[in-house]
Amino acid sequence: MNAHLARVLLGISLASFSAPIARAASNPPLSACFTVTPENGTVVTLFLVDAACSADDQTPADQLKYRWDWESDGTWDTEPSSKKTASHRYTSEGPKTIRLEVQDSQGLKGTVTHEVVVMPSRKSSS
Ligand SMILES: [Ca+2]
Repeated sequence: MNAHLARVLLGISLASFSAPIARAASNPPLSACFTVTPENGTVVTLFLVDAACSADDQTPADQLKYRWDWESDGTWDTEPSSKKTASHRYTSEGPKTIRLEVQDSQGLKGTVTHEVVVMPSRKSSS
């Protein structure tokens, strides 16, 4: 009984000792970030996105991969690429949510979204 209890306690103390080591060895989540210019436009507006503000403390920025979902509909609209910038023109009006996914060299991912508004384009005579 006592020997069993000692083993259990030893197991607990080993677990608590190894936890900080495991945390230090893990890859902290990367920070996904992008800017969109302009934030409002029409169906003729070319929206420019720039993920240069994304960062990871282990993977250099030029080795991160970026991909974009222009309507945040769950279907990625670009292939993962180390190119930080992209552009998109919408064919319909309304609020749009742009989703960026950043992937580091170990395959860990971070995502962030931004809203843009595609407004009705003005007719020149009205
Ligand atoms: Ca999409």
